[in-house]
Amino acid sequence: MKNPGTLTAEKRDSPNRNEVQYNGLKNQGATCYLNAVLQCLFMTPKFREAVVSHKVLGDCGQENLLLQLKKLFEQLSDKAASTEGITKSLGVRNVFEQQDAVEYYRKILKAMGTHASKVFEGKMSNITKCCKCSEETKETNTFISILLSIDVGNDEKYDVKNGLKTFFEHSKLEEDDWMYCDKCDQKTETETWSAIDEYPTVLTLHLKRFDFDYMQMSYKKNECCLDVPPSLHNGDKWPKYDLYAVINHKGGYTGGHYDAIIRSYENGKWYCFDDYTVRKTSEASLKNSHLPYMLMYRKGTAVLSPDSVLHPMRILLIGPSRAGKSAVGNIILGGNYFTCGSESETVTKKSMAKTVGKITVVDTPNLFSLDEQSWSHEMEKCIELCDPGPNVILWVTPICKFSEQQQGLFHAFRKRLYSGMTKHMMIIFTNGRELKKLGQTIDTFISKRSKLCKVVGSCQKRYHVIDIPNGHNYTLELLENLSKMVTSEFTAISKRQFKHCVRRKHLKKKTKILKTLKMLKSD
Ligand SMILES: Nc1nc2c(ncn2[C@@H]2O[C@H](COP(=O)(O)OP(=O)(O)O)[C@@H](O)[C@H]2O)c(=O)[nH]1
Ligand SMILES: [Mg+2]
Ligand SMILES: [Zn+2]
Repeated sequence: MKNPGTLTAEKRDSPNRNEVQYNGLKNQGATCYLNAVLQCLFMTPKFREAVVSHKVLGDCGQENLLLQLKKLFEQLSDKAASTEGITKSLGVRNVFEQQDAVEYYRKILKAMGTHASKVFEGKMSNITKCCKCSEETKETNTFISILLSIDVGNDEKYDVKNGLKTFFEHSKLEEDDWMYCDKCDQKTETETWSAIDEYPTVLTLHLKRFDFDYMQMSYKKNECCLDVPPSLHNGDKWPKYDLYAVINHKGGYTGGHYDAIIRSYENGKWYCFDDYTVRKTSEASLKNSHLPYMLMYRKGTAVLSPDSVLHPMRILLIGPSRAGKSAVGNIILGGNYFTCGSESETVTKKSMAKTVGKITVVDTPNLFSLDEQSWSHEMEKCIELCDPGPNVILWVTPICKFSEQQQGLFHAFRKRLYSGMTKHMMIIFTNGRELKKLGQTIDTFISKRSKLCKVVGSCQKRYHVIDIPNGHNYTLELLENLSKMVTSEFTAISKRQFKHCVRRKHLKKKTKILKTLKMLKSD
């Protein structure tokens, strides 16, 4: 058992609001096997959402595992939690007895028996083929993990990718095991193999480290070392899978200790979940390690970061004061780079740029409160700050404060840009919790407001809702949305084109926008 040292990955009063905090689980005695599994499940977003959104109907009793998981996940989102409810509902009698993590992983998913566990389920067929007449018989079952037998010695190195390939290889049965073929009406030489019919969202690989030794009449552990592959694709038919969680086992069969190494889907960073302790770690610990026991891969969602986005982004943040522009900038870059204000005041006084990896963000003050000359000056500065000019413009606005006046400013701004430029724009609605209060989805919220429909329509319906201080980290979601927008054909807004629109402003002095600006200033 670990002593209750650090409870969280980051101190709760950490100045960095965009840092996610993860909490530990109490070890009841020898329940580290359970803790490792529960953290892996908790860190699987689709599963977590399904569990948390589960509606408890009537009194389904303390024994209900799903209810217990829901309680645990709710607690774990906030602080360190204990697993008494889980062990009770799983019927664990002796919490001082070490159990097998994979067995409990399977046990939990089976006991849940709801759509939540579907994330881990795939369909696999066992096919047998008569070598004489080529008749095939197929038996299809759901699976939640693939068991890889280890074909190397204790002090050799095991190749996981090779092991997976071997798992799906065709093999011929020994003569004693030949199957009866209905067509040939006799036992014939039989070929057999497995094939995946439905790929699971999460693919779990279980390494058969424990084998029963009949000489010793006890389980023996194979401690071979291996490199955990960061991604898997086993032939053309396979989707790409990316590693996000590993359960490690240290020590022998009956004793030993489990922990989980998990990559956060919220910020792409690696954490080690060791009972009560959660600490940052690196992927390097998964190289040449003799600990990995269970590996979890997520289908096709490459983890995005400012370093890994495909195309460079130069993002200009526009919007009223206290809209959350600086906060959005920080979310995109994944750190605390711009100072955020409070509900009542904005702290951004002049435009600033920050570059992380392939992304540059230009944070601005409320440009619409500036007089005409300062506006052009500030605009030109913004362009220089992200030379050769922005290729993304994010209009940031609190969802319920997007007044008609603000919408007027939006249209005026949009019209000042050359026509092709709206494809560079996206609206970021902040204060997403207002939607919850209204009990509306963003789609109904927009569809009920014809003017808002027009605004959204003019951005080709690109928008994104967030709620900044709710503890959820939006970096990945935002980067994913931005990446969909910034494709290879995405031309940057050239300095000349941008300047042109700035200069045009000097020429047309008495335009609508100026009137609106004056109105705003006199507010
Ligand atoms: N509840 C909530 N507060 C937000 C949201 N976005 C911004 N804020 C808060 O509004 C204040 C102003 O944010 P800031 O990023 O400085 O706004 P800026 O003036 O547009 O740069 C800060 O206290 C933020 O925490 C949001 O989505 N939800
Ligand atoms: Mg700001
Ligand atoms: Zn046959």
